[in-house]
Amino acid sequence: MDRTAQLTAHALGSGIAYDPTSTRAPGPAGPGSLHVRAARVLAANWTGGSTVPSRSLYPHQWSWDSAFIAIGLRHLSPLRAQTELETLLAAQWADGRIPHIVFNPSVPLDAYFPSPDFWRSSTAGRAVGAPRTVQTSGIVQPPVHALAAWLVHLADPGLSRARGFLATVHPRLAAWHRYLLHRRDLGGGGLASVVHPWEQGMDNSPCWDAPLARVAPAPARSFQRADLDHGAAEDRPTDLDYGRYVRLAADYRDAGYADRQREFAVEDPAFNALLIASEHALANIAQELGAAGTARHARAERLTAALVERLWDPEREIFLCRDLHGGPIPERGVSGLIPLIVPELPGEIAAALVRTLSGPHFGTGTDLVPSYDLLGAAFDPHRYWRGPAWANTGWLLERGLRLHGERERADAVGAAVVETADATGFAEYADPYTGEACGATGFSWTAALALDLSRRQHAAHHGQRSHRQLQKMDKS
Ligand code: 9WN
Repeated sequence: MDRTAQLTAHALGSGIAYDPTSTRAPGPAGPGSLHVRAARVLAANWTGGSTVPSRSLYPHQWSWDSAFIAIGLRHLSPLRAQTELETLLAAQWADGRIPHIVFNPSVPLDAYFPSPDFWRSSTAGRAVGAPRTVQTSGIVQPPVHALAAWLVHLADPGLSRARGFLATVHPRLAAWHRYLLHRRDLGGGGLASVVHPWEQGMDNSPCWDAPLARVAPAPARSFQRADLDHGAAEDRPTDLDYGRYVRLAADYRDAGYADRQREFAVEDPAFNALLIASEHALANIAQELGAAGTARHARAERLTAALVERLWDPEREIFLCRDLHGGPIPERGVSGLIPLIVPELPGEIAAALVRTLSGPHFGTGTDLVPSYDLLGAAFDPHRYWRGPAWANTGWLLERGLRLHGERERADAVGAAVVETADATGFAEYADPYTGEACGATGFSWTAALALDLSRRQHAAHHGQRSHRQLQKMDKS
């Protein structure tokens, strides 16, 4: 860790945000900097072993949030970043699934819905190996974890080796990928399926409207939403959406969380692109531990071929979701651009994605990337995943653009994430045209990923590391 990171790591524990005695010009951790503000959010949301996405709206540990949070936290405290992932992985089920929520038993049941008494993981999930002592949900979220573990390791390899971090997480990450590749290949074409919109993480994306329309909603009186106590109703999913989320989750639970054909089963491009990126990361982790990574790289290449074959739409120049009961879903969601993070993506497909990103469906003129087609009938600039820009998708696109040699575009997308995050108090999401804050503020992954992007921008501009070195560090 460099001096800046040490100071801020110290600040995380002590409440001191920067070193007032320093004679250095204010760097990324100088007084009043984004670095310090982001560190404060992450310190406030830290619970001792992990970080809540938001103190008010999401008071437990979420799976893909923790992966994104660890990627930012590595600049402040590599130890906390490692702990974040270890805590999540400690709640893994014996069948390999990493649950999308790990519940904090000291938080009251009515603080978040659906609560542990809805999921009943330790009883309903017993046959498929849910843990007995910790309460979790029974569904999953996108597999960002191996990628996060590798980036966390690279931030402080000495600490990582001393603690045996990779040796601890590797078998768990390998079991997680096995679960997705074997139990979740419901379409039989080599890709993992999601069985609930919450699993893909973009809960009310218009991409789910058609497959969800078949689902009979649970009656409104049978559950009590908690999210509307903290968020504006017009920025959140509707009651009808929630009725269907509840129905799908309850049916899965009542089937003992067993994976077989389900009413809602979709192959999603972002979920599978993250699996591919994480397969490559897992290969790197295996190599670092002295094992061969070749088979995993080869598997990632086979997955890439399946992704292109099953989900690429050459006319629309975007990846589509595939409804296992209805075929390709003709909606343009940001998920269809995320495969830019896949290293072996054919060059002509990467070029087409860059065109789509800049064209009328996603080009806002602000460099904020909307979560859904600007020209789509369902576009809404404030409603959650139906239009607003999110920091995690911006971070992934920045990485994908850089990977495919689009450095200027990557810089612009990254800068828009950082500026919007800082200007909105690290809002959960933002209007993609105006940057206006939506949802919760003090949102952990917005702080963590803005911090990661700004650290890398700062390092590149101040010559601490050349662009080439940074690229190498994060690509490897
Ligand atoms: C349901 C925690 C999570 C994110 C998701 C986001 C939102 C939950 C909710 O919050 O989903 O999992 O209650 O709306 O859509 O991506 O992981 O931040």
